[in-house]
Amino acid sequence: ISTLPTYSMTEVAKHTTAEKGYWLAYKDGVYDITSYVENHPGGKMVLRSAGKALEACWKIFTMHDMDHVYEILEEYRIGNLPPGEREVNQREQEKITDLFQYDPERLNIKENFFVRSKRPFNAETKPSVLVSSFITPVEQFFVRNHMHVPFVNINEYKLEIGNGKSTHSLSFDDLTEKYQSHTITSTLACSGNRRGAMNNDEQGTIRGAPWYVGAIGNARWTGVRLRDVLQSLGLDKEGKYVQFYGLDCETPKRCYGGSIPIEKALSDDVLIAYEMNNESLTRDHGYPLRIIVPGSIGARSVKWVNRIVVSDKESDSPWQIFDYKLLPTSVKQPQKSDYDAAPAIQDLNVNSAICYPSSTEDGNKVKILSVQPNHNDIKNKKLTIKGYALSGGGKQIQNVQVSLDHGKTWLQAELEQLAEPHMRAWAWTLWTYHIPFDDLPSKPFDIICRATDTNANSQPESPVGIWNVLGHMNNAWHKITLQIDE
Ligand code: MTE
Ligand code: MO
Repeated sequence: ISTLPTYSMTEVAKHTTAEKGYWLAYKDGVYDITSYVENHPGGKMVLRSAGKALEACWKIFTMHDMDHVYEILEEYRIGNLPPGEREVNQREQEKITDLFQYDPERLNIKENFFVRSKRPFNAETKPSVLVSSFITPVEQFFVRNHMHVPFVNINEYKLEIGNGKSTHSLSFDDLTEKYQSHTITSTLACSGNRRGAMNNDEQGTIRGAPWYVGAIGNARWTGVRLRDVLQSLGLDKEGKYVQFYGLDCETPKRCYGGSIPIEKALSDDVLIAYEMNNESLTRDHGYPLRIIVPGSIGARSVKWVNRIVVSDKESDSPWQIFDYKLLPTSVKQPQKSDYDAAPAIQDLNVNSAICYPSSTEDGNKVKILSVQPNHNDIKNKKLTIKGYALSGGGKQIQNVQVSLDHGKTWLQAELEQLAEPHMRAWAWTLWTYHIPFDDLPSKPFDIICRATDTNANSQPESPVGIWNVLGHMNNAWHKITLQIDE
């Protein structure tokens, strides 16, 4: 290493193209990753940090989802950074950490959430909290942030809407006063929900937060229809996609973003929302404006939205072209995948989970759950089981069934659901099943649930067959193992 040449960050910064090669720095090393990127189509992911120090790419740094990059990096070392510049990169990293100091204060975290990461803040709702109300209260609603929470001065805030040629700029008041308000009840679910159950020794470790069943919530969203705004600006007759960008940015040019097909964007219920459960959006949930794409994965419901673009192309943000894709089961290393071959995930799939009884500990780690029946259950001689179910693209849940014998026989649960128009069922279904005490084995036993939607889509038995390295869309039968305490 000591015989390698020394390159400054200025030199590294010049290498960001195929012709000049792709360089990056990390700690005291300089790396030329050009041949790596050429040989691994999916390796384009690391191009996010070309010309820069990895320390300065804080999404990469804070999420540690690039561990594999550090491992292989040494093979591509071409030089060393001069001592002074290592410290600059170190300080850059500290600056990044500083950005999080403006995150909002968060109350009752321990009571309501399992926290998966603090910076950026990622927390899922505890299962028993989830099924305690049909509408999830804001302070109990899961939070999934990729970066810091941007600080918005509402007087300076502008929403830019355009098609690449011309751009319109709307203030918060323009938007809320000029357009009719519209309210929907919609579940918001992360495509990584239930990812934790996909981890297994044989198939490999999944990238991303190991969510149990709580990266989901159901709320009333009020805003204006995206369609109304696009129509009024004459932007509804062109383009194939509508792209959204937020105020949370990795670098000034790379902000969180995503896109949806134009047909979806012009449909009845896609919102530019300003209220959640009849109150202004909180900072964690996208103040002052966020997109709500009901029926689609949470990733497309862009928070802190300040730019909307009608285009012939999908958003080129990494969250559209890499992260939220369903890679084939054969792909074990995300950087070796052909991302162009996989479409960006849009609609959610049919899913359900048992949320009560549940542990106050991380469900991924609970092997056997000991429960004592509550007063009501003792009186009725029945054990109450509760959970949620939902489908994607507006499809309604038709039934939820429970099995106590590993799927041989199934029992119908009672459903609590809204009467929603055909193909506009955006809210989840809560369900309840009462197991007579006489049917309860004394030894630990399994309870399984499974939902079916009105298109006859149902859930697969095991996560093994749908394993994917990024851990999206796990909708395998949900199982808990119970032990009744006498
Ligand atoms: N929008 C921005 N600007 N930044 C983000 O990190 N996360 C997305 C989406 N919108 C995200 C975003 C993801 S992956 C999900 S699941 C939802 O927001 C979570 O919304 P919530 O935090 O309000 O529950
Ligand atoms: Mo998500």
